[in-house]
Amino acid sequence: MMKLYWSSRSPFVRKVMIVVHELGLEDRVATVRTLVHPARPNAAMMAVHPIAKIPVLILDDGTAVYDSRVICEFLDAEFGGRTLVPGSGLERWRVLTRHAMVDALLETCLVWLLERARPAEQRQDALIDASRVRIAAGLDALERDGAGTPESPFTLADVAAASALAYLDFRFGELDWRAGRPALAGWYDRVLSRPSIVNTGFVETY
Ligand SMILES: N[C@@H](CCC(=O)N[C@@H](CS)C(=O)NCC(=O)O)C(=O)O
Repeated sequence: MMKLYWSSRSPFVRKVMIVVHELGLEDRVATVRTLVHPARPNAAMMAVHPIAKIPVLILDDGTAVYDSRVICEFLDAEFGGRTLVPGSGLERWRVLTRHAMVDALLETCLVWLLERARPAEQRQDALIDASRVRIAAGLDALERDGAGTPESPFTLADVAAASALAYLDFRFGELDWRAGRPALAGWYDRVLSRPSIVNTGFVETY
């Protein structure tokens, strides 16, 4: 049984969980609830990932695999027959590049979240404003060329986009990301009924 250091509130972990469900690996991955915070490196996690980030996947032989992008590609290559990322060709690099952009969008969300949590007098509004601009630009790029049609295959970039949009609904409702992005909103509505999305929701309490 593989072991996944996991939290129900992490969009990076959620990508991995969506992949686990997409590939039918639920019975092969046990989740281990893990609390992390940038200001308090989790000592137990540092033993498996020096920088103490989640997710980390521990393989049956004890090998630690991270970060989320590597884990997702590992699962797809080893167990998924490369259904989520084409093994070669330009489309492979398009999928990986879009995935990287969505991850950068998520990292920007975390910058905003940390800044938002500070007392008002310490908050750097410029960072929040810049985060808002970056996230909007990332969403616009997804609106332009990221939202697949009902016929297009569900790729790893789509896994990432679904996790990110769900995360925006979870933490950044004020952004109203659907406004002015009908293609992305329509795509997300379709994706929402996938069992891999239904069964991996964010939960505030743990
Ligand atoms: N690039 C990493 C980012 C993971 C990440 O930032 N995880 C957050 C949780 S959402 C974390 O572990 N934060 C704890 C910390 O920064 O110490 C990945 O894709 O796995």
